[in-house]
Amino acid sequence: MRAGRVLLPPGQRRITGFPRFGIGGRPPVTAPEPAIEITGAGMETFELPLSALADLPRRQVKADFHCVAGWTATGLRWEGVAFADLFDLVIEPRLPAGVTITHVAFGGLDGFRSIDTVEDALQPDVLVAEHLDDVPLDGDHGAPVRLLSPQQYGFVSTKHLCRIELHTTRPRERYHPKRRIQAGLQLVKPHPRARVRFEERHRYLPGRAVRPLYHLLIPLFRRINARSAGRAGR
Ligand SMILES: Nc1nc2c(c(=O)[nH]1)N[C@H]1C(S)=C(S)[C@@H](COP(=O)(O)O)O[C@H]1N2
Ligand SMILES: [Mo]
Repeated sequence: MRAGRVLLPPGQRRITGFPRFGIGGRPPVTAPEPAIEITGAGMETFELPLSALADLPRRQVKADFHCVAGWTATGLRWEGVAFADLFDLVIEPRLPAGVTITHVAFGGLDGFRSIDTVEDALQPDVLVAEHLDDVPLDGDHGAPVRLLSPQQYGFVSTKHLCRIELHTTRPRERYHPKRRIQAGLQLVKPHPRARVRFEERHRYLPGRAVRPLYHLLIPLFRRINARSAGRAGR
C-alpha cells in the first residue's frame, strides 16, 4: 500500500468533495421555527424544537461518509447531539412503562424515510447533526438538521429530519411517498442493518455483485444530483 493511503471499507472508492445525493428533486424549504416530531410506541406525540438541541450534550464526530452506490467522502466533521443522548434524556422518560423499542424510523421534509434497528441507532457516533465542518448544514446536505450514522450506508442518514418514529416491531417499509421512487427502492431493497464494514448494501443482492455497476454509475448520479441542487458538490 502506498504511504498515506487510508484503507476504505469493502467496495468503496474515495471521491473528492462531498456531493449531494438526494432522491427526487431540490432540497425542501425549512420552516422559520423548525421542530422534530417524535412519535410512536404508545407515547404521546411531541415536538422537539431545534432550538432545544443547544441545551443537550453536544458531540462532535469526525468520520467518512459512505454512499451505498460506492463513493466515500472522507474526513467530514459533524456536530450535533448524539441520538443516544436524545433517546436517554428526552425520549425514554416519555415512553410508557415496559415498552421495548426495536426500531427507529427517521423521516425527512422531502418525504424520505429510513428505518434503523435501535442497536444501530444507539451507536455513540450517530448524531442528530446541525453542523458540518463548523458551519450550519446547507440545503444540499440536510438543512436544518439531519441524522448522521457514519457506520452505515448513507441512506440511513435522513436529511432534513422532521420526524422520529419509535417502533416496538419492524415497521412497514415505506421509504418514499412518490410511488415510482418507492417501487424502485423496494426492488433493490436496502439492507436492514446497512453496516458498511460488512458491506450490507441490499437485502437480497450481494454487495460484491452490484459494485461494478454502481462504480460505472457514480458520475451519472453525481451529475443528476448536482443539477437538482443547482450546484456541484461543495
Ligand atoms: N431527506 C433525505 N435524506 C437523504 C436522502 C434523500 O434523498 N432525502 N438521500 C440519502 C442518501 S441515498 C445518501 S447517500 C445521503 C447523501 O447525503 P448528502 O446529500 O449529504 O451527500 O443522504 C441520504 N439521506
Ligand atoms: Mo446513497
